[in-house]
Amino acid sequence: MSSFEDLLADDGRVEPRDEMPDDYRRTLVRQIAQHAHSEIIGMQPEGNWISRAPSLRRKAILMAKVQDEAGHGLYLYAAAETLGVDREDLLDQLHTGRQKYSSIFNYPTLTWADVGAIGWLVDGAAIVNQVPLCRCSYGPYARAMIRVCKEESFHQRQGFEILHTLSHGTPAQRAMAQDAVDRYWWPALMMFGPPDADSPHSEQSMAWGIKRFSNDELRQRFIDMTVPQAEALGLTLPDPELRWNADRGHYDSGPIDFTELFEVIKGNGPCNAQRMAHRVRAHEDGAWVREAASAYAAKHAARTREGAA
Ligand code: FAQ
Repeated sequence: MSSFEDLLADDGRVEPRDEMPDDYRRTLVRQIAQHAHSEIIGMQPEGNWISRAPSLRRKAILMAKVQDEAGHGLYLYAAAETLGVDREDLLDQLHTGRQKYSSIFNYPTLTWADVGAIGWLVDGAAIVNQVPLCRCSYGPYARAMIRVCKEESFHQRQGFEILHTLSHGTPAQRAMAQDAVDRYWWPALMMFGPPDADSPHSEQSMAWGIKRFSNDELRQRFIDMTVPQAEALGLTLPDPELRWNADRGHYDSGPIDFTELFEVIKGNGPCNAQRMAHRVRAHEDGAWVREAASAYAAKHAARTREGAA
């Protein structure tokens, strides 16, 4: 057995300088880059509401949350770079549509309640997906996930709290909360990816210990966790087939329209073009900051060299 296979058999962690198969490296770059891109594109739907948050307290919380997502992007780009890829190149692949980001961020945030629904459902789904990634076989990715998951659980609770306030407020606020949940429920379930039978990467990624559970297993775990929370909120999940199945020990649910997921992934979601145009514009507008930071770093490095000479 190679040392790579030994490591996996012992449930050890693969580190950047360890030998690893090219396909393992490529799969990690694909997944970590997609994950990093999702974090930074994911700033847009909620960032939209910073200037319109209903109170100073809500504004401060939302700014901190959106800033956390930028931080997650940074940890993840740094983790990807340990695999020998360049961050500029990954961003270029995002901007030219050669790498993906999560489908969920192509839906609009029409009301303040959507910020609550994103926190509760989108961050909730992200946690269910990412907690097992803390045990991913690739060390830098697994370690980045530990802090990300801690922050995501604050995010999930702030979303729940927004919806709890609205669902116990005026009839109009309650209706706004219900409408947001109606629109975000199905897209949140699609975040877990295609069904196992149509997931080309799952089997190999699970054999390599990158993914610990399949897409359907994690989706089921999310449904089981979320139904009682919806009851606590007094809101209804928009699936008439949702009911507890005592034999399975899980909730049964209705069919998911995966054609919608595939369309959104292909670029045909309601906000794909807007999200990408905004991202490219922000990157171009930030060129001077990157240039200034590089010039400053070069000046410092030169001074350190002079000091050492
Ligand atoms: N959207 O064979 P599989 C967040 C692609 S959380 C777009 O099942 P895999 C936090 C997939 O890449 C969101 N594309 O693939 C936050 C593959 O494409 P390819 C980010 C999707 O990788 C909250 C193809 O379909 N989280 O950002 C989606 O084994 C609030 C076949 O699929 C992560 O990225 C989708 N939903 O499993 C931020 C978690 N699903 O390259 C701001 C890490 C699948 O063959 C605000 N990633 N695809 O053309 C993962 O766990 C996995 O990559 C999966 C997909 C589970 C997403």
